[in-house]
Amino acid sequence: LYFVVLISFFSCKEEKGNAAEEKSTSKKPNIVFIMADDHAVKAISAYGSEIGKLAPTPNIDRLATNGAIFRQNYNTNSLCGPSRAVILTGKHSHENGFRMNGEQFDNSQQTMPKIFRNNGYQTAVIGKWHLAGKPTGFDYWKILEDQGKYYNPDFITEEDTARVEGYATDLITDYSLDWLKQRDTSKPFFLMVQHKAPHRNWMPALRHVNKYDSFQFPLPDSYFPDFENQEAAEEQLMTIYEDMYEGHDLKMSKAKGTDELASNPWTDDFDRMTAEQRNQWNEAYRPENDAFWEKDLHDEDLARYKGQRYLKDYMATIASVDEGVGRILDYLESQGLDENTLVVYTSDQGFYLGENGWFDKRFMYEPSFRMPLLMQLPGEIPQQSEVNAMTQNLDFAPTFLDMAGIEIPEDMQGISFKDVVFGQKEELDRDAIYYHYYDWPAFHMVKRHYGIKTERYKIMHFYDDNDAWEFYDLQEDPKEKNNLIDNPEYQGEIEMMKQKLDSVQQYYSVTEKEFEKASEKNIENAYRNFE
Ligand code: SGN
Ligand code: CA
Repeated sequence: LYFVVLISFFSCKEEKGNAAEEKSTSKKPNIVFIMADDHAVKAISAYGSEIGKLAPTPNIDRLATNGAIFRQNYNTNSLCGPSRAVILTGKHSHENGFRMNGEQFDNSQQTMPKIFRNNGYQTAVIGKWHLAGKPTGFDYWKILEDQGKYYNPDFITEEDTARVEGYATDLITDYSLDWLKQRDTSKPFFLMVQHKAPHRNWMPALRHVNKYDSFQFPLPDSYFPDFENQEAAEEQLMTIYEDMYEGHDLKMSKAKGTDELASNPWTDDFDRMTAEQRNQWNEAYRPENDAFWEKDLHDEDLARYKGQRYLKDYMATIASVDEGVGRILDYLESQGLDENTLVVYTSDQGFYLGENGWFDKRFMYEPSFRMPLLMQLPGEIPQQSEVNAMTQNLDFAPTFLDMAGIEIPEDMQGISFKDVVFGQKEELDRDAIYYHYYDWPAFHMVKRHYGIKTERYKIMHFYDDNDAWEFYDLQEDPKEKNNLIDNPEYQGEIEMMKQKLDSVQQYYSVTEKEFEKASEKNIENAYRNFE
């Protein structure tokens, strides 16, 4: 049975070479890869959700009009550093070595930018890197220090680290355009534009701080959840109304009549603003903060109010990202470069916008597992097209190389979805996608888990200080509220999914070593950090 499943899981391996040959004769496309940090699928209008109607994304939506929107794009490990490492290498976390934030990315390994560069491309990365160490494989790089700051961020280049006055999202767009303008026009280019926004602590640009003052966002039905047979979901620390800091995250004040922030353990995000920026900021937030103290909110009303405050800032930080996308698209059009440039918009993972009462990501559940993905390449990607095949960030590197007519290295684990997005094929030759999250015990305390998803089913195994399986029928239960693992009617499907999971792990060379447990000491320390 193993054998049969393996074959059906990957029947297209041999075909890679031919596609590459065909394309090598045509002109190499440029690539602008724009990636936000923590941008939820639902916070893009083109995806058509209820909350998405309020998302400030007219420019990101242009990509859906000019090209393709991906309906089932997923990551392999829903966390910043790991997702970036997967994108760069085309390999799962256990193969590229960067399994969780805080690990060191091995910069000497093969990466997509290195391959582009060896094939005559000019390469650059500007913005958030978050892989520790200096980028390799780029002709030019200018990266944010660590997570990066919204206001007056520090940028690291080959020469130095320097603080720059300004707003991170705007600066990243400015630097990207500067680089495009001075590039060697005789060569194709591969540019990675990597924003900090809309990552926590959601600080909008001064021109957008009041953008959503008069809006009310729809909060999900599950905002006050019941968890049954979902132990890891019950034990996380990523609930808006329990785990956010009222000052640092929600920008709420200590008392009426003062601008002093309520709980704000990491003061640097605000302390680094100039006096003028801080003044404007305080003036913008003061009316709402003072009004709050008049309302005398408690319990569920207070929880809902916090949800609103969170979503207003979250959406407002996206406004600058979208403007940046617009400026880049306009520039490409003004130069006639749009005709031969693949423009990609994605995020390092999905994000929670109040489902289950949550923010953050990490879980293999849909809101954090799914990533937005839109792209245009006129003449190749049909306008207003939809990709319904299951794709992953794992596939980005092979796909982009394939589009450039560059041979895909045998050891990359993703597959090219070029033919699918070019409208020449409906499906990819893969019927299950693999996931593994390792970052426990750590921020938000989401337990380690791995699993697979097929078109219809999802199976997950949480392990470490616990040992719990979850199984969902996504067709019947898209919100993943009913863990069917003990349901007698589903035992056949569950058995099938467990076997498939085994064969997928074999295929990707997952070894026992991957399931190492955290030490008692680490667990103790991590919990202490939350006290
Ligand atoms: C920070 C955030 C967390 C977030 C991690 C990882 N806290 O620690 O909320 O989960 O980054 O995010 S913060 O208040 O310091 O911003 S990731 O995008 O880098 O993976
Ligand atoms: Ca992220």
